[in-house]
Amino acid sequence: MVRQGCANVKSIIKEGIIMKRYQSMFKTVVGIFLVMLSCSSMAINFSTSRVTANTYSDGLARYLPIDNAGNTMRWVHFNSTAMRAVFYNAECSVKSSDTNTYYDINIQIISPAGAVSTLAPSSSDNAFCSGKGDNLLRKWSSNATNGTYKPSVAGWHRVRIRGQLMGFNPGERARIDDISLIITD
Ligand SMILES: [Ca+2]
Ligand SMILES: [Ca+2]
Repeated sequence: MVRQGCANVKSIIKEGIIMKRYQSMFKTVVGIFLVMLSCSSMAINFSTSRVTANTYSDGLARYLPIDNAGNTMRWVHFNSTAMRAVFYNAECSVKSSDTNTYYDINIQIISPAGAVSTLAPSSSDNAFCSGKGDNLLRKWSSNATNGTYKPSVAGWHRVRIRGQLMGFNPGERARIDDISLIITD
């Protein structure tokens, strides 16, 4: 009985030590995270949004409206050549008669000299959203594609979003709505 009691005490002490170690580790990790957050202090340079839907019924590449006024390109000023993060989000749906039709998005930044950069991974044939082959323009979802851009010079740049319905067949559609585009400083 006494031995069992001692064993229990030892077990409790051991568990207590382990718990303290975990608590200590947890506090350390949280501390590091908070320091990282305070050091990073991400500032927003540019943001825009649009809450009006557009439906596309062809396979043409086009520049998408990125604000409620319908502008397809906006100016953004970079006051240094630091790396920027670019976030594009939109609600998307594709109506398709097959299962290999998708909407492709390219995020593009144009330098003051006119050089066009398409940010990876949007520079690939990324499927922003895909049709289900049921010929319905439903099943909306809010999706995102993001990238980074390092300006070669400071100054006024332009940003735009190019979209294209890939694998298009007559009668297929894509619908883009509720977008946001954000660029860090
Ligand atoms: Ca793309
Ligand atoms: Ca198709």
